[in-house]
Amino acid sequence: MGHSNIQLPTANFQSPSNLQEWVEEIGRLTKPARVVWLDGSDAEYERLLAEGVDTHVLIPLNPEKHPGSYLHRSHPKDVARTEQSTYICTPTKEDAGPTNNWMAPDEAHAILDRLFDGVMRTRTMYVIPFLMGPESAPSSRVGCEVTDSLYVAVNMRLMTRMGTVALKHLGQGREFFKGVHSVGTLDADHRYICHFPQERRVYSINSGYGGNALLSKKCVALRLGSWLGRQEGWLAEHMMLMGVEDPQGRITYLAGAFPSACGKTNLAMLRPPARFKGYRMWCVGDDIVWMRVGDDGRLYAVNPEAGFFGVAPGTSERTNPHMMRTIARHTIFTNVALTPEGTVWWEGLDRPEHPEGWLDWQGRPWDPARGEPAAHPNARFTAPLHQCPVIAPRWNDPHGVPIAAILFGCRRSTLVPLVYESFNWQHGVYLGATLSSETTAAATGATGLIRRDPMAMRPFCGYNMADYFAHWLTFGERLQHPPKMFRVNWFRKDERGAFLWPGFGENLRVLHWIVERCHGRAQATSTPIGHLPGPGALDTEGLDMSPEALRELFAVDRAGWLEATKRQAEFFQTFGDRFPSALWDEQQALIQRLKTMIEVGSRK
Ligand code: GTP
Ligand code: SPV
Ligand code: MN
Repeated sequence: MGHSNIQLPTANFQSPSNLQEWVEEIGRLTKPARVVWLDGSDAEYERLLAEGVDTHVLIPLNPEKHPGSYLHRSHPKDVARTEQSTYICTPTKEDAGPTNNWMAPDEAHAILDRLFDGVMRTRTMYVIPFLMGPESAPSSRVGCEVTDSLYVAVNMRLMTRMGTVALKHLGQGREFFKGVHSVGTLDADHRYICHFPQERRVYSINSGYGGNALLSKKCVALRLGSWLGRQEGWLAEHMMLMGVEDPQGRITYLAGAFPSACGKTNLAMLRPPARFKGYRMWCVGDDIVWMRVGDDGRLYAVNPEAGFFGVAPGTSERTNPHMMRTIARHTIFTNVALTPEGTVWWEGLDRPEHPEGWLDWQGRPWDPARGEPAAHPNARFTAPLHQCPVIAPRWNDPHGVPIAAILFGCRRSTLVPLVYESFNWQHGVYLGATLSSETTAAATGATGLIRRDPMAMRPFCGYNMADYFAHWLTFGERLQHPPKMFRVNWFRKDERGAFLWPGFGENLRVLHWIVERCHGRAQATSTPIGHLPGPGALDTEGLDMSPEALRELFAVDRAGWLEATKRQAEFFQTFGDRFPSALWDEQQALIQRLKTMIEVGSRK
């Protein structure tokens, strides 16, 4: 069994020998019943889908309502990333830093060798070469995931440039990222997602969920990518990437880091409200960017992915019509509700008129009276980028797009204003490093708790975040034209718990101010925390909002911010001497400004 059964790719599918050797090594360990190398062709994808239906991994949806689309139900306890089972296995604990779980590489390998030994004995091992980044781009990287999950295989086809194209890039003897995945027994007590940055390897066992199992995404493009980026002088970030085209046809590109389930996908493809005639939005990516310094001293970014793995609940014609078009065909839905007509549903899609005969995300009859959601709060869809009606013409540009502004967004019901701008790059890095946000259903654990999530990268940084902040700071000198940096927060709430700001398409009002700031045309008021929109600078015309609500969104609560700096300091201290002094300086300067501030606009 195992090794001798491995069918090597033939004819027009020549794989480089270093890749073959590695696949054989993993085959000797996992001992699969069958090995299938994937070439990424349409015919192969169709075969996989058909097999998925036969084996009940996929439920075909109504072909008229959802052409080429399927529903997958995960194990009910395997529905989100599990950060407690995610490890960075660097030689020392300090290299992983206080925000990561660490395990010594030898110890981790010993555990993994035991768990993976023969784990695929009755299963098929899919070999999935994938390319991260546009074809023919020098910054693009090859990876290979082996997995015993058909669900992972079909998702990788949608999420990456997969198969032959990746092998073409790899060539002979080049380095590639190596990912080994098995659903194992799905036993959460023995779940491990272990990263070995020095070996460019990741091993994941006992979960089939997105970020735990689609290894190209968080494991390779972010955790291993961020580590490699530090060695090589670039940045791998948890960011959306979009272009804002003004009525004169000029496109300004913005990148935005928001923690999981805090609005990247929605922002990346927002529909301009009627007030913004002549504006068009172009989506380049919704979750991950790789950024480097261009020859012209500007920051350039690519989306290394080729698909969306987006949050279903809350997605609707009203909130995100472009995503509704994107997922109208060739989409895999995970953990949404199913109607008797073979259509899917989730909370926030529309009003369920007659939910008779509906099945919830676990396949049980759904009774709204029970008060449980029909779709899991972290239900997702997977669809190819090219199906997005506002996909940027440059989404495949091997050079990437030049970034004019970086947004750090958070989900905070209090304190943090709708938008403000940093004074400079170093202050911008401080705004990123002090980002904190209310937790969401994208990871297991309690939701709604404020936690520190620097640059929205806390769960995804593959090394000590103190070094990561220092790495970010170096770009201030390396960039002749650094992007402007902003903090945004669409999620402020009133006393009754309702959102103060309409969000979604109306967020263009904020983007408009940001773009105008980038071009030196919008007014700002300097406050201790940064530049806020000057009087009348942010277009609020036609919004159904009380003047009090608007005031609240732009107030600077001096006492609240002074209090916040104490919690920031506690966090900074966890990094000890390794923490960059420049960020302590920024905090001291903020405290000084707050102490001498004359309060305006706040209700306090
Ligand atoms: P990940 O894929 O987990 O990285 O998430 P994301 O950052 O792409 O978040 P996404 O855009 O999918 O939004 C997550 C949830 O927030 C969804 O339920 C959205 O409907 C909701 N949301 C997004 N933008 C806004 C907004 O401007 N206002 C409000 N109130 N909700 C929003
Ligand atoms: C996130 O949790 O930030 C996601 C989904 O984008 S996952 O791929 O599961 O990480
Ligand atoms: Mn994400």
